[in-house]
Amino acid sequence: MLNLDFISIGEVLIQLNNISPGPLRYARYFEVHVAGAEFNVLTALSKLGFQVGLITRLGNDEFGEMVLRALRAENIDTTYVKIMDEAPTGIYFIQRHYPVPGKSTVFYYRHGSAASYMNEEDVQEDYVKKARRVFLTGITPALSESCYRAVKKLRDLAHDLGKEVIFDTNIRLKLWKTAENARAKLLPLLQDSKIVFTNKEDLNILFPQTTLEEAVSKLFQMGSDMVVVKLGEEGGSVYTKYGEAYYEKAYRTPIIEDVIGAGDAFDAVFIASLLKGFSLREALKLANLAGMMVVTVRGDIEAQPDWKALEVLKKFYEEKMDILR
Ligand code: KDG
Repeated sequence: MLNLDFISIGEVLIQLNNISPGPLRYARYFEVHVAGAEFNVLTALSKLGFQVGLITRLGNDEFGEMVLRALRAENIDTTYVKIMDEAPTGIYFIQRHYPVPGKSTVFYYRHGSAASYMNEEDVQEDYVKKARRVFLTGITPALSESCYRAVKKLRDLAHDLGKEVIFDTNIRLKLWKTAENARAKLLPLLQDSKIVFTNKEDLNILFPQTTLEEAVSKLFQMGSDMVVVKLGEEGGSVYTKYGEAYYEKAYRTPIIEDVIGAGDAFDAVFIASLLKGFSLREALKLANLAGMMVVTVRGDIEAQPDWKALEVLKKFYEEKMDILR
């Protein structure tokens, strides 16, 4: 019988990443990658030895075929991947280092994509029963009303079946259109998530006019045990409902190719580290290392570390030991 450590629901997209830095109006060559927040997290977890599965839909097209191959290559269960004729696989473009050096901007061409047609039918109780934990993000419920209902069903089933829900708020205002819309839809979904990953911007949207500490304690009141606040190039903080709070600063890298996807590797490595029994501080450190790795390349999954790479990195950055020599 199939047993999965994590399942998720989300859109896997074709990422067209401009090879040159600068505005896309001058782009000539794009590099093709497969990406999408939930897919990225599952891929990172798979590299760390976990069994994972994704609920999604793909178009019956060449890009759908490419995504399917990526899912198989990364050892992600495809039992609930549906191929549909009526809509295409979604794509998006990445503009790098413009207007802000070191930052990237995404441009979506995903409206009406196959994944945006997911609905409650895509979420089957038997799949949730096979999973230990459910990983959700704020992206999928923003794709369409039916996707929102699908995520809600997965969340509700997970809670009813006693499975842990881990939620990354991942608010994409380009998809939600307004902060009010994001807040109204996400707050009920977030209720009782065991771990919430978020950032300062998302907390401002979810709990306007509150301090970070107040926003975090509101998440505890909503049933969370742990809140992880990702601070990008500043690192990350973790807060627990028992009053523990730790901050770890980010690691510096001489290469920043594309920062998109770093947060997903951060989530996966943090979760995996806790499951391995590491301390909260250690989990934060390893998650920061993973995020740092991902920014060194274009593409979201290619540089995600396995345990071996994390060990090498840790030795190099913390113990100043070049073990490659
Ligand atoms: O976290 C990285 C994702 O944002 C990126 O891969 C694209 O899934 C994506 C999205 O919806 O923004």
